Amino acid sequence: MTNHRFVAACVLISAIGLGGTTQAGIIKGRVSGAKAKSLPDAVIYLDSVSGEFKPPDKHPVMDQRGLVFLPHVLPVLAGTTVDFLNSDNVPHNVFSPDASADKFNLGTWPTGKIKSYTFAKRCDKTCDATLLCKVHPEMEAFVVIMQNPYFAKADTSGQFTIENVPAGHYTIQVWHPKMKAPAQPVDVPKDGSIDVAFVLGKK
Ligand SMILES: [Cu+2]
Repeated sequence: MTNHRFVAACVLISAIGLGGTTQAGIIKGRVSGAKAKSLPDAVIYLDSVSGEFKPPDKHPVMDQRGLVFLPHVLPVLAGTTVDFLNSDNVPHNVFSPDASADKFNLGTWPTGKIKSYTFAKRCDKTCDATLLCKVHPEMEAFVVIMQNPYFAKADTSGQFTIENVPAGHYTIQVWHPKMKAPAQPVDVPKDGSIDVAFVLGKK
């Protein structure tokens, strides 16, 4: 091997080495201040992360079962296609009155059928689309469209985990249909985890 070929090979190997290093941390925490039933409606997310993010190949499902949308809140990365399923014995309809979802109306369809919609709108940070059913005016759900894939929903005890976050300084926020909490700065370590707590209050 000539000398400069050897140098080129070394540069290549070290570049691969660096790329393979995990420089990502975990954000863990807890949301409080709301009833247990309402805590899983909280979506915790990073405000803005640079990079291009590919939506998942597997479509998340928004079910209609027992005359309610399941889940009540569905966070998705911009560009994600959501499958809308009707699991009830009655026809349901899905539409959104919001510009963030191009005011789509998928029509009305019977049991067992699926219709899909792609939430293609890019929001500066995050935006939400209300889902409604023309047949049952009391039915309501929300799709929260995310700029980046670093988000999580809280569980009924308010706990959440966002994994594999590239190390760096960010602003972390919480979205909730009825409540709010101040945004916070967060420094994600290259390794290990950092804790964040949110206390929800009235909007
Ligand atoms: Cu319905």
